This record gives sequence, C-alpha cells and structure tokens, in this order.
Amino acid sequence: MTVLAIDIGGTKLAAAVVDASLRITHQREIPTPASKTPEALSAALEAVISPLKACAERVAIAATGVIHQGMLTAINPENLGGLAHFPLTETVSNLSGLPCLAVNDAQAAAWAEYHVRKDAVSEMVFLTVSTGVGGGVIINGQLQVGQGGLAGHLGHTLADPDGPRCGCGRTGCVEAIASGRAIAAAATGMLAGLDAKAIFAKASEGDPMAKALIARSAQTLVRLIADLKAVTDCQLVVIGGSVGLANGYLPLVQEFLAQEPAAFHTALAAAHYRHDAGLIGAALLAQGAEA
Ligand code: ADP
Ligand code: BMX
Ligand code: ZN
Repeated sequence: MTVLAIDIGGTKLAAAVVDASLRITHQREIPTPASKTPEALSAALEAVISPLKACAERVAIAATGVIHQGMLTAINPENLGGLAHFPLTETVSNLSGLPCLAVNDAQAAAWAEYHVRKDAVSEMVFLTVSTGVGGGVIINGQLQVGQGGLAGHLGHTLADPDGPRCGCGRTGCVEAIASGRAIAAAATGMLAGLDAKAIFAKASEGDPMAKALIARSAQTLVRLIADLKAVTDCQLVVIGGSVGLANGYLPLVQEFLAQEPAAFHTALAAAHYRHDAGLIGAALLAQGAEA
C-alpha cells in the first residue's frame, strides 16, 4: 500500500510518499510553524498534503506530542511554539480525504528501527535527540504505546533534581538538559543566541564552551541509557534526531557509556533510516493496520 507519511517535529515538518517496499519519493520539508495557533499548523499540513494526497491510499503521521485517539497533546508545549492541543487525525482526514493514523514520532521511529533489526533483538529502545528528547520502547518485539499514548516519553525522566525547569512542568528532565533546545538555552557569552546546529559547528572548530554543552547533553543521555538498560535489559539503543545524528555525538555517548559499570552497557547504533525513521515507522504502522 502507498502511504502519505508525515513527520511533525518541533522544528521541521516532513512529508513523503512511501510505497509497499518502503521506498520514499516526493519528499518535502518545511519549518514547523512557531505559532500557538492550531490554524498555523493546519495551514502547514495543507501545504504538504495538497500536492501529495492523490499519490496515496492512506495517511500516516508521526508527530511530536502524546498522541491518543487521534488528538495531539503536548507534554512540553514549548516545543510546539506553545501549542498544547491539536485534533490531528480529524484535521488531516479532512484535508486529504483519506483514512489517517497518527502515532508519537519517537514511537514511530522505534518501530521502523526495530523492523530492520527484529531478527537480532527483542528489547530495543530508540532515542531521538532533536528539538526535545523523545523515546520509543520495544519489549518482546512489541511497541509500547501505553493506554494513553505516554509510554516512551523518556525525555521527561529525571536527570538532575537541581537542573533547569522543563516545559512539561517538572524540574531537571533529561529533555531540559540534553535536547537541542536545552543546548541552545544553556549557551552564554559568545554562544548566546545560537541554535544547537551552530553550537555543534563551534564545537568542531574547537570552542571549549560549545564542546562542554554537547558533552553535558551526551553525559545526560548516557545516564538515561544506563537506567533504560536496568529497566528493560535492552540489547540495543538506537539514536536519532538531528542532534543525535550530528557528527561526533554518538562517539561521545559511546565513550561516556563505557565509563558506566559493565552491567549497564548496551549496544548503541545510529538510526538506520537516519532522519526518515519517523516517516518510515508511521508508514509501516499504517501498512500493518491494513492487514
Ligand atoms: P525535529 O525536532 O523537528 O524532529 P530535528 O531532528 O532536526 O527536528 O532537531 C532539531 C534540533 O536539531 C534543533 O535544536 C537544531 O538546532 C538541531 N540541529 C539541526 N541540524 C543539526 C546539525 N547538523 N548538527 C547539530 N544539531 C542540529
Ligand atoms: C517532547 C514531546 C514528545 C516528543 C519529543 C521529541 C511534545 C510536543 N513533544 O518530549 O512527544 O516525542 O519531544 O520530539 O510534548 P521532537 O520534535 O524533538 O522530535
Ligand atoms: Zn519534562
């Protein structure tokens, strides 16, 4: 089945046509509107759906936020320009005239990444380090979504009780320290006002403060990975998102994880589908739902 897959992140909104062999065509990307209004998100969705809807039989959406019964509810509204609620499947069904399925972005990406490794692992965790920090957990070959869609929201586990306040209302979440937004928010002096991408560029030029901000993110992620090993006994943690996939980030995570006691070690890998893991995972879920 040919699926129109859409990935709504805190920074970018991607859409593509995914065929039954998981080949991606007609990919396009626009910035996620930094506006609190549902109308702005509807208009952005219309812009990517209109040119592609005739090519597909269904729509599959991977979106930042808790997705439950087709509604998007932000656990950290700051990641969506303040937008807290959005009727996702209803809006997209109306715009496309097609049946529509929606799932959390990191849960979708976890499913895609598990799909290519299912002969080798049964417990696996996917972590995206992007605008926020998201997660998807596979236990005994099953994607964990939870009754309300919250399962895998690993960015909102505690990293440091004395850490910064998180947009979710807690203090010291992993996301408030390790995410792209958090890296940018912690930058001071010459780095103040730069986004995470620019801070990575400074780090590659040897800037010590930029390197420290990235190391703080990687160290925080490693503590989460060690906790996840203890909770799930996962054989593999897959890392995605533009920060997670940035040059030098995964080697840093490897280096810090090696310093933890051996019982908490697990294999680490970069996302096989790179930045398209959410699109592919949503398409796979839609194709599975058809059967
Ligand atoms: P989304 O959250 O919309 O899925 P991304 O995965 O691209 O989007 O994550 C956005 C975050 O990644 C931003 O904080 C941005 O500054 C950062 N980023 C984007 N490109 C890079 C890069 N090449 N290197 C490091 N960080 C990046
Ligand atoms: C936040 C949360 C998660 C999401 C994660 C990564 C919102 C709006 N989103 O923790 O649902 O999976 O960010 O999202 O509360 P991304 O946009 O960084 O990919
Ligand atoms: Zn939080």
